[in-house]
Amino acid sequence: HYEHQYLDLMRRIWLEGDERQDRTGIGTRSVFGAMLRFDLAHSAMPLITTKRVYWKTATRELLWFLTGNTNIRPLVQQNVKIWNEWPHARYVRETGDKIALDDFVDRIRDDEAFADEWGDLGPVYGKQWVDWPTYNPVEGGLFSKGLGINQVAQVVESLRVNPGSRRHIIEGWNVAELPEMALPPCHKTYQFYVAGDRLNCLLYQRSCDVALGLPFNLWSAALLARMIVQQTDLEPGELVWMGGDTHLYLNHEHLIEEQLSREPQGHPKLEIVRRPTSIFDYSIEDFAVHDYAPHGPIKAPVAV
Ligand code: UFP
Repeated sequence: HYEHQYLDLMRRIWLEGDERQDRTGIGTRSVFGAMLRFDLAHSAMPLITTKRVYWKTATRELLWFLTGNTNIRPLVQQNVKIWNEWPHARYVRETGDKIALDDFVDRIRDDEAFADEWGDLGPVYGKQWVDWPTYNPVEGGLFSKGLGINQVAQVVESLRVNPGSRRHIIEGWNVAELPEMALPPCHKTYQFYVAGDRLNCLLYQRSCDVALGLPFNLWSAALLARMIVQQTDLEPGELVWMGGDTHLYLNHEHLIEEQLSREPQGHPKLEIVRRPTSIFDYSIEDFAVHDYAPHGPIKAPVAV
C-alpha cells in the first residue's frame, strides 16, 4: 500500500530522528532529506487513510492560492481554519489585546475593514504563484512596480507548447519578500516533467511537519498535478515529494503512536467532474473523492 512510505517515514523520524530545539520552542525529532513517490495513474491519490484527512479543506486552500488572495477572510468564510493562528498571534503581539482565537476569527468574518487590516498573511503562496512582483528602473536609481508574473499560467502554457522543457517550475521562495510573509513558504518549489503522455510532479518542501502538514501537502500537490493534467490533456504520472527538514513535534506523541498502530485501508480516487476553461476556474464542487473510508480523525495542536 502506498501509505506505508508515509508511515515508515514517520516511524523512522520518531525512532531515529535528531532531537532538536526549533523556532516554535516545542522541540522536534527531525531527519534531513527524505523522498516519497506516488503513482497517480487511474486517478489514484496519496490520501492518508490511517486518520481522516479533511481533503476539502486542503482543496479550498489550494483554490484560494490560485486566486492570488493572501487574506484569511475567504478561508474563514468557508470555515477553513488552518491559517487562523498566524494573524491572531500577530494581532495579540502588536496590539496587546489578548482576544481569544475564536473571537478574533469571528471579527475577521464579520468586519471587512478589520479583516483588511489584520487578516492578511503578507505575500505568501498565492501572491507569488500568480502575481510574482517585477520592478522597472526609473530615474534616480529608483524602481517602480511592474506587471506581476503569473507562474501558474506560464507553466500550463509551457507544458502545452514545450512539454520537454526542464524549466516547468512554480516557485514560492521570493527571497526579497520573505520578511513580509507570516510564514515563509514550506512547499516552496513545484517542478513538472512530461514523460510520453504522462505528467509527473515533483514537490520540494524545505520544512515539513510530518504529522499535521504532510497529509495536506501530499493531497494538494497531487491535486494541483491533476488539475494541470486536465488543462494540458495529459495523463496523471508520478508525484515525487522531497523534504528538507522533515520532522515530528514532540507534543504529537499521542497522534504518532496511535497512527503507527493503524493499517492503511482502501485506495481513494479523485474524480474531477467538470472541465473548467482554465486552471483558475475550478471550484470545490468540481472534485469528488471515491473509496475513501479512513480511520477516525486524530486531533493535535499545530505549532505556530
Ligand atoms: N508546515 C508544513 N506544511 C505546510 C506549512 C507548514 O509542514 O504547508 F505551511 C510546517 C513545517 C514547520 C512549520 O513545522 O510548519 C513551519 O515552520 P518553519 O518556517 O520554522 O519551518
